Amino acid sequence: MTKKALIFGITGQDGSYLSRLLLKKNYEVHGVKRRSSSFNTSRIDNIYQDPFVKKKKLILHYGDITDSNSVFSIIKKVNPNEIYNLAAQSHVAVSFEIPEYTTNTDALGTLRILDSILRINKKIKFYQAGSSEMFGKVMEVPQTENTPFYPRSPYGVAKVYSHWITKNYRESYKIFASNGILFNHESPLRGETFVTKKIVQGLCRIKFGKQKKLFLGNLYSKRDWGHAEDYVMAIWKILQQKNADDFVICTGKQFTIKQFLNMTARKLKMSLSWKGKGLNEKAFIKNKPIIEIKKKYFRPSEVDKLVGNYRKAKKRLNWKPKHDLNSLIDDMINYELKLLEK
Ligand code: NAP
Ligand code: G4F
Repeated sequence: MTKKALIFGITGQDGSYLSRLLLKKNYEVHGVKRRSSSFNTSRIDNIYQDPFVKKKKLILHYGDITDSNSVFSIIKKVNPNEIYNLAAQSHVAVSFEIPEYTTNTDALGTLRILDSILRINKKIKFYQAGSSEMFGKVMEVPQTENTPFYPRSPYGVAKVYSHWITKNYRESYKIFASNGILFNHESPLRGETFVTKKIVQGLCRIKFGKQKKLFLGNLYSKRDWGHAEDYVMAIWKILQQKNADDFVICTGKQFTIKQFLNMTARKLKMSLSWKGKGLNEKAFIKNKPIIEIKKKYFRPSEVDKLVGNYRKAKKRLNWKPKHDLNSLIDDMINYELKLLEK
């Protein structure tokens, strides 16, 4: 029997990789997209199917996770086997600017889906897109499923609520509701204001004379970066388990933003020399400053270091990352260079 999946957040980075994976696995994929004044489906345009095609495998519905009515009625209409909640205001820095909206989307949005499942069909399996941001000011290194949370942003706090409400609906109502605790994952389709995409895109453009400078914030925080393609495989596996549970998904390797930047520059054969400290730190190519630090990109409170341990996922999901940071950066650079060639 063909399985039906419903993805909230299908137009995002992970939504596009996950829908491709599910279509390959012969699912009928339903996705929720927001009404917007300009097209917001560029990441799924190449799998989009005309609404008049018979037996369509990809079906989009207008909705918004802040709107209980649309959440309830889409779930009722589709009655899927699996729901993936990837919808979120996912930018940590922006969550300080719009904390109430972030909470409505990233915390209450999850409750709206869970409560609809409870009232419509308790057999629907549910995946919640949790984040390593929940570990925030880390209480142990590396972080596992048992590490206590200490979120450092409205985004992180909202995700902690979602984590616990997912667990609570699992324990209270026996709903198959699982949390992924995913560390940073990137790809050519990453949003342009996240640091990896900003660096890869910025350096490629500078190399080809399309941009003069790149402005960044804190270069010394450390992240555990994986590839979105690997991580959506883990997400799918989490819902194929016999029992609902929580899983850390990561690579176990940690790098600073500056290391990421220097690796990208080396691959592009751009020879950077660094001078100065703090807000005066700059990177030069032949005496020309190309990278500068701006206060604007620092956060009121920072997550200084993240690195996870994926032992449980390896054992229980038979999952491990295929990409490392090198192949991730290569993939991102190749995509950017092809765009510039066009
Ligand atoms: P993303 O590219 O920002 O995508 C977010 C998706 O959510 C987009 O489709 C967006 O729609 C949708 N969305 C936002 N607000 C919504 C609302 N009010 N109602 C309905 N949909 C809404 O994020 P991502 O990187 O794919 O991440 C997917 C999920 O994993 C998010 O929940 C994120 O917080 C979480 N996560 C991500 C990472 C990571 O490193 N990527 C790590 C841990 C957890 P539009 O396209 O219309 O904006
Ligand atoms: O790329 P970022 O914005 O990702 P961040 O804050 O780690 O959040 C991402 O990963 C989380 C998982 O841990 C997700 F839950 C979340 O949805 C999102 O996908 O920033 C990474 C680091 C930060 O320390 C930031 O301060 O890079 C630093 N940074 C330095 N300059 C910058 C910049 N970040 C951004 N976005 N832009 C800069 O110019």
